[in-house]
Amino acid sequence: MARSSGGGGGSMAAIAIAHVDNEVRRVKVGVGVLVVRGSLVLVGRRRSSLGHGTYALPGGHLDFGESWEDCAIREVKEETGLSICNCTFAYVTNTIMMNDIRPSHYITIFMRSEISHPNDEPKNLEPEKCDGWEWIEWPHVPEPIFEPLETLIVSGFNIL
Ligand code: IPR
Repeated sequence: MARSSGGGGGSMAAIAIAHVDNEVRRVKVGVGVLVVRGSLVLVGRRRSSLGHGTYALPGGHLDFGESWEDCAIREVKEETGLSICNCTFAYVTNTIMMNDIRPSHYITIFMRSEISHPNDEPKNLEPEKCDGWEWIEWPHVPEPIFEPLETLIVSGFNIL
């Protein structure tokens, strides 16, 4: 069964806002990665402008020509140094963040994965983007939570 959320969307207001300041805003595609160790999941507090100060999963933008799995593997490696395996599709969200400091609209593909070497610990390899990584008991992510991740939690998604 396909799992998705928030597919509705386009109010006239949102469509109008897509053309302010002579800038055409486009829907972007992100990949969020559930790095699972038993009942634990890796989260970090964002320093990037979008969702600044909120807790989120490792992940980032899908590159042109890239598979979801390759994006997940690359982003987790770049941000935490961890190698992941058993990477499979988990969920998708449609998140319209018009009130953010950086108004944005993202399709976020969530991938579930495990770490290749279970005793490895994450390193904060992009400290300008994240305060640091911590293992939390799913779904108890500290507040405030990045909106796409909040939608995933509210869906009741089970990591096991
Ligand atoms: P980058 O690609 O800069 O790592 O993206 P990000 O961490 O700002 O994430 C944006 C996409 C989200 C919705 C997964």
